[in-house]
Amino acid sequence: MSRPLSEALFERARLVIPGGVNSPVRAFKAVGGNPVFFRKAQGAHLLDEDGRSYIDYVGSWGPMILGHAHAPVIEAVREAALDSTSFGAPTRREVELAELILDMVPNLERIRMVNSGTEACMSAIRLARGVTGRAKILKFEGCYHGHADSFLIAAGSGAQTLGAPSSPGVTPGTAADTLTARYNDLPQVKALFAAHGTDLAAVIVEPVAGNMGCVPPEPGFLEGLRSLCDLHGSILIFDEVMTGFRLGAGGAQQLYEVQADLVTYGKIIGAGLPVGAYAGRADLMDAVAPVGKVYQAGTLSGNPLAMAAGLALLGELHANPAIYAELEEKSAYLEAGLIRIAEAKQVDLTVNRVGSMISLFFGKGPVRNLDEAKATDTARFNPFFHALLDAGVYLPPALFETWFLSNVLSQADLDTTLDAVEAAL
Ligand code: KE4
Repeated sequence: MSRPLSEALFERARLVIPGGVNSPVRAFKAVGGNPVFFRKAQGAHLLDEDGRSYIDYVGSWGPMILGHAHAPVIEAVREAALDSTSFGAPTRREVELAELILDMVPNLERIRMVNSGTEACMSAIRLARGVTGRAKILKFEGCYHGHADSFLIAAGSGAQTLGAPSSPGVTPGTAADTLTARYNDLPQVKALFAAHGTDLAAVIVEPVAGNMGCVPPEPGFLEGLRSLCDLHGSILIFDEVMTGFRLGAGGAQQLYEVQADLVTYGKIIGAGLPVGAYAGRADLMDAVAPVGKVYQAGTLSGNPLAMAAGLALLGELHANPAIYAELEEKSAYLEAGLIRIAEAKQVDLTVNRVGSMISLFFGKGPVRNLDEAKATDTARFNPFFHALLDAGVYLPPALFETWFLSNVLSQADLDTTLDAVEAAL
């Protein structure tokens, strides 16, 4: 289907922005074709430059839990903007959002705001290295923690999708300090600890992986990481950029009843405005400047507009836990529909879901790690993606991503989506 105005804009964009996009996954390289340029969005629906409407399962990669242009969020940002867009100095809203998050996630005692999930994860591993005096970190293949050098080693998400698991520009020295293991492979982690335990500053993990498609932790995996970190004195970091406040008020820590030492957040706590954060116990976080010596800074950290937006969104989620039950119901309905249709069409489909994070793989499964994700019939995803796009359903434009449901998806939206899936299969 042609989208002339999007295509014209993409033409212009490529002359002035690398690849015509400000983040690689948006370029549709993984699925082919040209990216759709969006003009506006409201609730669960996107409107593109050519006037076409789409049911949105990206939600800006997670923040739009209550839908796009959610009135209380918009109002809060509008009100904050009238009082200036940034101070570079402390403001009331930073304190209020910090208090709210620490109230929603009881094992956190301090939180530092930054401007992206990358910054949050980058700062968390620097802190872990600073407090332990150790150099190495362990991450998992297929997990993505942003584009800091230490993470672009067998990274998931964009890098994995683009087939370049480690990026040029990352030095051998940096790469040497990042160990990687297969997600859900506790024996391999045990072996890495046996070999490097005394030099492992931290293990960083997506408690529910969302950057190789949605891959849940196997029973005992997170608990195993917790006890191995305790045994070897390493810091356990949960990267909850996707899961935090989406899987429940307490995120993955609450859902799996495993407490990390440090937790990182992103986009959700700013309701889609640029924000990230890292948080943890006071004895760890107070090692960060200006209290401690681990340096981290940012002009726009705690930006008043992002704080206002985050307060509006998280405040509503905190006050209405029923939202999570509704989200679970919608997500379970979609999952059941996908499975029913695949069975009726006799298509081998693996549907992985945790709460409102869901993704499908063409193949019998199971999909418990990146190797198994890559072993599925990946070639079937691209035509599937475009069939849904042309039917007005916007999925993440890459197989190794997770779909995000918003709580404003209607029954009609879900049924339209399932009809489009049925037609596509
Ligand atoms: P940002 O720096 O993009 O705000 O956050 C990095 C990040 C960290 N941790 C997790 C678990 C993440 O999923 C992300 C970012 N997610 C991707 C989507 N897979 C953002 C989309 C993009 O790269 O454009």
